[in-house]
Amino acid sequence: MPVRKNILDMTRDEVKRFTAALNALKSNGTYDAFTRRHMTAMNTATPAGSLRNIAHRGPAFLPWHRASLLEMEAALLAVDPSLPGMPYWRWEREGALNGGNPARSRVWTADYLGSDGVATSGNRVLNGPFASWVALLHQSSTNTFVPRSTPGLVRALGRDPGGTTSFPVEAQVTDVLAKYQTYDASPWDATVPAFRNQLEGWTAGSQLHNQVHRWVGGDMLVGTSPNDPVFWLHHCNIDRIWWAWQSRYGVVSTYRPVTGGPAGHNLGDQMRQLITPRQVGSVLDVKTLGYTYA
Ligand code: CU1
Ligand code: CU1
Repeated sequence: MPVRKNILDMTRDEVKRFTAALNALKSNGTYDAFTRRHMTAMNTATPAGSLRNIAHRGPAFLPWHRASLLEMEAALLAVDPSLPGMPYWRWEREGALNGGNPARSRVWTADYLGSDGVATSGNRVLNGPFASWVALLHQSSTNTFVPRSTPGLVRALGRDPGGTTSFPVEAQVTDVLAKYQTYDASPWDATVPAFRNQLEGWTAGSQLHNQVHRWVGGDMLVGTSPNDPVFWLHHCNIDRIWWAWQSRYGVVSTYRPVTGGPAGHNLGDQMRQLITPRQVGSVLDVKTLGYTYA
């Protein structure tokens, strides 16, 4: 049974095997298919013409990413069954752990996920386990994916002009967990003051999930953000926070909408752009999905 640990609590050997498994999936094409499905999900508005898509800006944001994480975790464990499980990156503690500068985290070293990008090299990450990775670019005019011409992921920690210098702190996570006891509410979009939207980060305030994407910058800013493996560790932490909320307020009974919401977001709706389409209601209980958070 997968045990999802804080990456900073993993042994050096576990981290090494985790990044090696990611490299195996990158080499055989499995990894890039996850990036393509994420981008395509982002481009599948529901209903058509809406800003909401089948995986973001709506109630299925948390279930869809939980399902995608399950599939990535299964792929990693198929490569290396001795891995503990998908690690999470507890970003809300990184500021306090690093004198106010989360860019100083151990996560951003060659032994973990590689460093910040190098400004004089187009913010490409030149060290670490993914230094030779070629990111997939999405071309919207033709709706096709092409490999970027230069290898190396792109990051600009807290310094991307399209991103943000702000970074979440633990009190903001605690606050969202305590304050928002309703999972989601009509009109099921990026405006509602409910838990899903607060954690996703579309409203004023801490903007937790979105802020982390924007702070990492570079490849994490766009719909192909799974190009950077930090995506999975970030979303694993989001999933852990959702599970903490569910453990407090109700695992299955809290999900909204049961019916009457946008297609793909109701309790009984199918979620698409996964390897195996799944019902929203089938991913609510972590215990039945068979993983735990350490
Ligand atoms: Cu996403
Ligand atoms: Cu995300």
